[in-house]
Amino acid sequence: MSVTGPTFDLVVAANRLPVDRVVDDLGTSTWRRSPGGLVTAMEPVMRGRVAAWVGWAGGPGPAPEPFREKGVYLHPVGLSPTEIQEYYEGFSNDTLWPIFHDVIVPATFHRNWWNTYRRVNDRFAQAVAQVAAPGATVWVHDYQLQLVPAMVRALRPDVRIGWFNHIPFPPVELFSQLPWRRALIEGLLGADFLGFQRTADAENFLRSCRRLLSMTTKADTVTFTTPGDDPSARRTVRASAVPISVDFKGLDELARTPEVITRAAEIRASLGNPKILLVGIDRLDYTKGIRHRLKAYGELLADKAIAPPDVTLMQVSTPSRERVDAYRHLREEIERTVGSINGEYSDIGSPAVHYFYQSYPHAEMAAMFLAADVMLVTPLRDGMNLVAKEYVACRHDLGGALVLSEFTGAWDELHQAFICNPHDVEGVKQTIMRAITAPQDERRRRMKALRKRVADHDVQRWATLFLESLASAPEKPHRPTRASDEEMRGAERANRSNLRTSDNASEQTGEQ
Ligand code: GDG
Repeated sequence: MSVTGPTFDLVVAANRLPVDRVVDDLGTSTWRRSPGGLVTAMEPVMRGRVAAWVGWAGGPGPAPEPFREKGVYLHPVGLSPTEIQEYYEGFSNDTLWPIFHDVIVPATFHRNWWNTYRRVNDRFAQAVAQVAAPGATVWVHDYQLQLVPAMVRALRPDVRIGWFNHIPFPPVELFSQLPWRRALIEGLLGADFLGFQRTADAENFLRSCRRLLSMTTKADTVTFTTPGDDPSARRTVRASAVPISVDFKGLDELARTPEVITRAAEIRASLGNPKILLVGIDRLDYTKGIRHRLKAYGELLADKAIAPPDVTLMQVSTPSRERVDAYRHLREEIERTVGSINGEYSDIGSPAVHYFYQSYPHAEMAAMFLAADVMLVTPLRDGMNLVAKEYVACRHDLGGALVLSEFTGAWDELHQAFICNPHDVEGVKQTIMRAITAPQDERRRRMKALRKRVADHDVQRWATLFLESLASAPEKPHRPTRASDEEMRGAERANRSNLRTSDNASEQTGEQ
């Protein structure tokens, strides 16, 4: 194909650009950092790299001209209002998202959404092919772009293609529900390397290749042949876990600034200087277990185990996908529950729940983390959950306690957190109480271990490991693994004892 304009040795393709175009009432447009975990993770990785980023600019209409932002060449992809509805809100967020998250809400299937998904994926692939230099490395992100790897390969067989899945990959029994399951797997297998958050996700993917497409898998690789069974067209793709992380050093430094430390004290003072401040910060999403957390908290208040003003909860729910029905309903439900808890258990001037449906600047988030005695991270299913790791990175004072759901990718690494199964209300209540009452020594010991893990496995290491894995695929990259194997075994031991404690809580109570 003919190539015009600048080309790059590294091309990132993600649904969203790292910035969104915001147009005000007067038609003036400005750029604002786009929300969500992917951009948070990639921002420090892209700093200082010469690269292009292909993505949607966040609004309807034709693509704005490419431009540079902090050294990165941003190549926007335009989406029409119908495409936003059918590719983004529809197929990505109302079909794939529920299937990939244990069908917490039912998935919706529409053939026209699928057709639009294919068309938009093709547009992304064309844009990637346009900006990729000969032999470039192409890094495709997430479930919105599962067809892009094969589409790019068809256009540009000279480039190396990697894909990283930020969300879980479902068990074959759920993935099979998708009428387009074969096309999705074939789309992904256009890549040289497929990265997942957890080993279990990579295994789920490989199982789907075997069960649904009768492909041969060996360890973490899958070999497939194109139609016609031409042996020269046989390709081997590696699928393996590369868990994402946070910019530990950047967050640690930010949380040590006098401004953030002062702000953390101000936040506590504004909330009435509670003895114990519980905090939850999530995108408002049904995967995050916000309802389950509120139920457990409400019951603890009803049991008189805790009460404001000594103990209070601050829940920040960042607006997300507001035009998708399931998200609108969830917001109503959460706000009703907060209202009813406050109606029943608040005192004048000391509410039981401080609820915010807003987004905050980065430094304000760090101050909230520093202010939180107990951080509640209770998803029903989450690829990783960066909030858990951000909390740990901000606690340079070794204060605070992390309550973490076993259904997050983060749990695989952070076994010194206080474990919870969000479906087990009694267990969540007891875990919250354990986190509140744990002796300071124990909390400091746990936090120290958590911080070591996140510091050693930060986002820069994640990006390096992903790019090394892509460069050497289908072989593994050459790097020492013995130390991390030992760490994983230690973590496994911690997990077994944690699980026992959590299960005992419910078994003793005998009720849910
Ligand atoms: C997906 C996967 C995976 C939230 N509110 C504000 C704000 N945030 C930031 C958090 C965090 C990010 O957004 C959310 O990341 P999560 O990982 O918690 O969740 P998802 O958005 O669902 O991310 C997830 C992730 O991708 C990365 O692979 O971990 O499993 O679902 O960084 O701090 N940031 C600011 N203001 C807010 O109000 N500045």
